[in-house]
Amino acid sequence: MSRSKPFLDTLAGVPQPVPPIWLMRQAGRYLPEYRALRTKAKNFLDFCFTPELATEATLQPIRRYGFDAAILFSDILVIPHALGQKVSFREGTGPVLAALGDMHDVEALEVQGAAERLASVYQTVRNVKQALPANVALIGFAGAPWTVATYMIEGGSSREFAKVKRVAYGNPEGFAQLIDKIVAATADYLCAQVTAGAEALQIFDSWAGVLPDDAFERWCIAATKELVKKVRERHPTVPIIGFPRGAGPMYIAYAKHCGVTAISLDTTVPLAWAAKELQTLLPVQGNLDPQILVTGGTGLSGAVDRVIGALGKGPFVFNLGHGIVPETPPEHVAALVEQVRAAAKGRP
Ligand code: 1CP
Repeated sequence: MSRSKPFLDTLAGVPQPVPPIWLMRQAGRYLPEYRALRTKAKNFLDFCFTPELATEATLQPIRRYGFDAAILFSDILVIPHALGQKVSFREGTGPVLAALGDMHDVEALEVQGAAERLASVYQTVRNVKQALPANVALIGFAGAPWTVATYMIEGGSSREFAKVKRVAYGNPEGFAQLIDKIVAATADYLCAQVTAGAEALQIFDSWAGVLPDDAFERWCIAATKELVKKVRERHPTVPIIGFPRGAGPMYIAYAKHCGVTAISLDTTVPLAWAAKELQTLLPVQGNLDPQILVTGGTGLSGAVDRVIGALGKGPFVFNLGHGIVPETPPEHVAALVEQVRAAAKGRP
């Protein structure tokens, strides 16, 4: 087996003496070079759809920290945009979508041609692939069907998920039509990323944790399983990481039934439980609290030791339990990378 990309070797099930590391939202506002680059586009979607800018944003954290994997710079909400829904990002408030009101709005979504409308993203993938150091892997990504559907029905971020839940519970057949459209467009989108050079994929189900278990099985597990199946029909060997954030004990069913290669743990997943119940099934990734990366110091180093101590013996990718927050001091990230890289010291 190739030893040249420790991140991919880990996803193949081979534990590494030094765990590979990348961080969710490793490109972003905590980096001064990102903030400078961001001023060059008039809005966030244009930024994502300009290959020169998105390529540079993807590469910035690699240059600064030498992570083991780069993640494509894009957003999960490019799928609603490609399906024909109006999407914008407002400074401070986050994403704003023209919320789907009824089944006519769902019927109007255009799966045909959706993935082609994201061609500029595949150009970014090709650019990044060419520019990356030989030992650094490139991760493509998309939102999971449930999480993308929450934004499409709520019209943006949500706290209670009242609208989307009322549709899912009150009109499951109608909701399934929306989910099917998201699955079809997302499968094509992920496949195009792989064709362009993505070597692994991550599926972000950021709001998986708000559903009761039966609804979780239908809208998170079954929908993700279908998405994974559709990708694997065309790309049978591409490693896929699932991130069912907040799934709690349902992490086990998710790991067993979705068909993913590896699983990303959110911050609340207990380490000893994860080692016993999840790492015995699949390689795991995670799960340092992004807020301890803001506070830094001995709290940070102790937390890093705990994560590596619990999970470092099996197949394990060091990451956070959710994305880096903008308040994070860049030097704390440097200290984190240094500590993880020193993890092998003292081992035979
Ligand atoms: O200019 C800016 O800083 C805008 C902030 C920003 C960034 C940097 C947004 C708006 N999206 C992104 C990029 C992004 N988003 C990436 C690639 C960069 C990287 O990881 O290095 C990825 C993988 C995402 C994924 C994403 N977008 C998720 C899933 C992961 C998660 O954080 O839970 C979600 C839910 C989104 C939606 C989104 N995009 C942006 C915002 C502010 C939001 C809303 C988040 C919310 O509802 O709380």
